[in-house]
Amino acid sequence: MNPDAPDLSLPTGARPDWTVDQRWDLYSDADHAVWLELYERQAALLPGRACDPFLRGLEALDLHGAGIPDFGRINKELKRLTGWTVVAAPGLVPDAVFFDHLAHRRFPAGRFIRKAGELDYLREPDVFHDIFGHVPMLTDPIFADYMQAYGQGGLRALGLGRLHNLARLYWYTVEFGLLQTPQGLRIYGAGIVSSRTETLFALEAPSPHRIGFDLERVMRTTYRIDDFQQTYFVAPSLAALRDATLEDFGALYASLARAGDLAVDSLLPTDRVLTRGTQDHARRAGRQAAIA
Ligand code: HBI
Ligand code: FE
Repeated sequence: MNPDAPDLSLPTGARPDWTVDQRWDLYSDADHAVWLELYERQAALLPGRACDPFLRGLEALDLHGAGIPDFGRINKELKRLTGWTVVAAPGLVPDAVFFDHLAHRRFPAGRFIRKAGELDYLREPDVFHDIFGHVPMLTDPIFADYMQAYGQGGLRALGLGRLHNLARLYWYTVEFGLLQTPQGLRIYGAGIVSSRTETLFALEAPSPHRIGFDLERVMRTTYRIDDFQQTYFVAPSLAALRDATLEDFGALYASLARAGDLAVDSLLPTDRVLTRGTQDHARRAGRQAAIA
């Protein structure tokens, strides 16, 4: 999720690393009912649309259970599979804190859940977005490596003033990434896989561009935080994503300094275009792309 400059003061009750206790005992029946409704909706939609590593992760962690999962229960299996653990966060945490957690294979997850009346709207990551959206992919060893390498890269990027480029990489992969598979396009991005409407839009709508993943191209491309994406980047494999983080980011940053930012709906002659989108959705929405 893209924070709008989160409040940087440590919330009361949070530890210095911005973690809090999940307090699973404090969830109400209504909270658990919201989880179950969201889960049932997505679980019915995702076979044939989410990538196999995601579906395998969902099974391995048995997130269906009886409602909002207890992070302690998830962590036993997650840690055994890839060394990752989920830590409860009070909400968005400062970038440096976020990256440090990722660099140490800890995923900060919101502990609140959205209300029944706002199932399709999310102002900041709740426990469904984070646990259902992000955590199943962390059971895949290659993606688990990618997320840790991303955190390490983020800490370096902060020091070089390149955070906005790394945030775009996160946005267009971890949040809104698509994967090329022999069976066709599949979803791995948490922001898509946890959204009923965007699950269909990202794969089937003629409106968005779908472009082959390229690290520098992604880092140059702005994104919108208030509506469906106008461009989705398609990774040829999770290994290709992981290998991209092994590149020399110094040379990349030098090249980014020379090349300008790209509009959210741009197309370049060098792009591997899988879908040249009509951009009808964005035009109908009439909103200009929020630049980020
Ligand atoms: N904090 N809890 C939490 N979750 C996020 O997804 C998150 C964050 N802080 C920063 C952040 N994301 C962004 O800067 C990333 O997109 C890079
Ligand atoms: Fe997210």
